[in-house]
Amino acid sequence: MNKALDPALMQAAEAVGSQLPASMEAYWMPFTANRQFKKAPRLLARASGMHYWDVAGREVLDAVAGLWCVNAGHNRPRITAAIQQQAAEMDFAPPFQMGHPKAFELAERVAALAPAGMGKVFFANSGSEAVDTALKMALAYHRVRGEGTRTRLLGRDRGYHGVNFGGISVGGMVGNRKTFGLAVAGTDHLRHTHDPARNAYSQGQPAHGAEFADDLEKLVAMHDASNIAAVIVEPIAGSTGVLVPPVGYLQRLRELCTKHGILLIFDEVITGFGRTGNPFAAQTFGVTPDLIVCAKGLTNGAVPMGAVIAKNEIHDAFMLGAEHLIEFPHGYTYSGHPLACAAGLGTLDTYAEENLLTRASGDIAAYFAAGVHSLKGEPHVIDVRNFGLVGGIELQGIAGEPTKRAFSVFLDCWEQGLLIRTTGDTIALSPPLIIERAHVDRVIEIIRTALRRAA
Ligand code: PXG
Ligand code: PLP
Repeated sequence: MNKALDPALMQAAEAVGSQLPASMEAYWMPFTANRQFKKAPRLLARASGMHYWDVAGREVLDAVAGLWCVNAGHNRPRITAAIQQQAAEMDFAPPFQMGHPKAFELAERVAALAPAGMGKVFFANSGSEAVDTALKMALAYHRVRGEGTRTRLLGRDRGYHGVNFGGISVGGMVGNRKTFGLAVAGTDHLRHTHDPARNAYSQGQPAHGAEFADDLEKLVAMHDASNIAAVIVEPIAGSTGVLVPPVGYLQRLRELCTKHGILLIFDEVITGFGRTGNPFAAQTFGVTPDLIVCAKGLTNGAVPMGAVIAKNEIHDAFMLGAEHLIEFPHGYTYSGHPLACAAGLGTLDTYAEENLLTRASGDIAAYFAAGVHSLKGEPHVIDVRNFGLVGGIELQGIAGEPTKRAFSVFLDCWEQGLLIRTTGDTIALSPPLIIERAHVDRVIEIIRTALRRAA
């Protein structure tokens, strides 16, 4: 018997035949206020298209694609069928010194979507693993070319690159770093590009701030280019509150990296697979990095998977020694897992059939942008940011109690049947790319109602 579950929820769940957990004691939940959650759990049971249903049978509109990942909407038949078929055919294939056809097929399909010249795909099982893979690839690349002093890894303030040691070291979220000691040594950070004094309420890319990229020159002056391996940035920072790159910023960063022989890594875990109106944000912003990190939308969130997409010449630099030797000593037991590959192929088929990877550059994105910007002037709103099918609504935090106001809006939206995501005091929206105008209207009206009654 689970003493934590509210009797009303239990009754409602029973009425719709949901299986509630017998106990909520054992599960230590990730990035969750565990004690608060277990007092008033929000339990999902089912999903389809734009919606979830909770264990009480209540319909919840999904304005965040699960967690920035279900880009084609939930429970798409092709993806489900691909996973089911693969599970029945072959559960697992060892990825080291062995292969299976779908891993090769998926790599080809991903490479075909990537910018020209980025034709090599290395599989991991999450964004965090893919980030650490990319960082290691950058270090190893310089080393195989005889530039082994290039060991420093640079990130950016307010960057989120997952939770593994490499990722938190180049990341710039204090809360995710301060608890965990020294992590990877030799990292440094550019400033972030958030500049509300000049750019508040920008539509799309902010006009001001390309010069933030010049921070790289300062870091080169301090550490010397010969000691720097790579710079990793998110084209649009998502987890830290939807920070859209200023016009010219990514171009400038690319120029400086090229000038100094530093690899540029785009972490496209949230921007990849259609979020910005192209397969990758690299294409949307017209800047080709050396490595792209992706995950989430790669399998529509249906089976965990991440990947690093590398420029051909980076891969080729490794292919020089004796042929019987392993060129890159890295990989995961589940790299290129058959179920993930099947899900990935089903996902890419679905994106292609429905032209989803360019939908966020069309009318629906303009409609969505108008919707989020219509929240300007509502109580507590101090900035609205958008790009493609990403929206950020920043609220004035309650003095001395950061995150509390946004979280209260999150809870109110949940009560009204809408799933949003908040980070700090910013509401982040990243709906499935299948969203229609009526859904946009509902998302905006529910948030508006919640803002008007928020303390
Ligand atoms: N890089 C970026 C840019 C991400 O957004 C990761 C790496 C890590 O991926 P995995 O699969 O290891 O979680 C992410 C993940 C949020 C939120 O609230 C975003 C993520 C994860 C959790 C919460 O915005 N993105
Ligand atoms: N720890 C031990 C003891 C292992 O044997 C392995 C893999 O064989 C790992 C960790 C790494 O696991 P994974 O390959 O799933 O990342």
